[in-house]
Amino acid sequence: MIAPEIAVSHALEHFFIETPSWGYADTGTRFGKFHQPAAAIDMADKLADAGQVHRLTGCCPTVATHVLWDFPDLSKASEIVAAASKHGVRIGSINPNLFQDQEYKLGSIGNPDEAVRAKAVQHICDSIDLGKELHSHAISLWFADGTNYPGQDSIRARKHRFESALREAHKRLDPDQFLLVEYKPFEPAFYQTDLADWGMAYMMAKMAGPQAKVLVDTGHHYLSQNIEQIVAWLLDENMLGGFHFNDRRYADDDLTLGSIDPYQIFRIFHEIHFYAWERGGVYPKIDYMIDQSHNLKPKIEAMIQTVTTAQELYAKAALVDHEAMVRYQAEGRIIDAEMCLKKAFNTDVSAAIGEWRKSHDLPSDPLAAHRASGYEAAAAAERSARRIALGLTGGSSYA
Ligand code: AFD
Ligand code: MN
Ligand code: MN
Repeated sequence: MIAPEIAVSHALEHFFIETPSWGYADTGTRFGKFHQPAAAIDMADKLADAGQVHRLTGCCPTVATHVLWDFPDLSKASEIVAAASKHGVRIGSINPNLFQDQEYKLGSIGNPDEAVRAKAVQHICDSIDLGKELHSHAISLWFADGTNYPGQDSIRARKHRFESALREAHKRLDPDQFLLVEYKPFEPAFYQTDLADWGMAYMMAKMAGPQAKVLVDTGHHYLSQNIEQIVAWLLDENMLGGFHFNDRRYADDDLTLGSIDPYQIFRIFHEIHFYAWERGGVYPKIDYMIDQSHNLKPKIEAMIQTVTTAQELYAKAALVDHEAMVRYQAEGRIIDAEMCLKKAFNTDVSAAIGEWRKSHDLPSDPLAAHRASGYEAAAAAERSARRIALGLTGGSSYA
């Protein structure tokens, strides 16, 4: 067993987390938005905010984007790349918008109208082409598709529409690109969602082609579902593409990671470390991405909180004594095997993380450093004035 501070340092050295552009702009729930003066108005603001998070945490070099919100003019994508680079970040995953256009009322690639499906497939292909231009390899697909009433549409016909659409999209990929297929039990569809669980996403990814894997959004599971078991199966099948980090109390609440159940996130990370340990310390390529857009918490503070929470839980999970655990498992020593996890989870890794941050010239407390920087107040002042000049009543000019 290597020394904890070494294990923590090794773990954090390869643990990169992508922040979402939409996490910096005003969003809300279906019951309304609470505007924040410092919230990003446009993509330039979002990239500046993402740059602040990366500057203070050192582990967030890429930004997930939503095509229609972040690239209003696809011909100017190179300007977005330049703006990202100015703030020390790069464009990460490309998320098509397949849920907001009026035509998508009855679905996008699952829609009974072939013309609507064609429009959705074209948008996915355009997003893949944008990814090629921006050297972004992940095309992250979430579908709001589903039905609200029994009998509304054929569940199997919708499955077939998904199959052919994703096969078509897959053909468009460059060799270094891949599709991340996300699932969600419900919302906005309330009777059935076409990709409702990991099994459906797994099958759809497999049918699409070899460059498609499953994206596990930690907020997208029924109460009491064992997410780490899903992760272990996907790891074993080499089908775990990545995560959208958030937490939930009841449904897809988009709460900050670990705010409700940190031990669950630790167990998910344990399965990854254990899998790598069995392979001589070789970690699979996994895209760790945050998917939160806080209605109440200050945007950048919430993002830093999520990043540091993820680092802490990932570091703790790296401390599990796998050798001892496997020995106890073989001997049926349940409590001893369980205690291997609990001991790691209960280990205070703050000093080791502080050492890692110091070795990278990073602030020991990124949130405190952000608060002391005056960034939020300056952004609030500048953006409030700009909103007035732009005639925006609040929030962003899009998204
Ligand atoms: C919503 C959806 C899903 C998607 C995200 C970004 O539930 O998680 O990944 O928006 O588009 O949270
Ligand atoms: Mn998600
Ligand atoms: Mn979600």
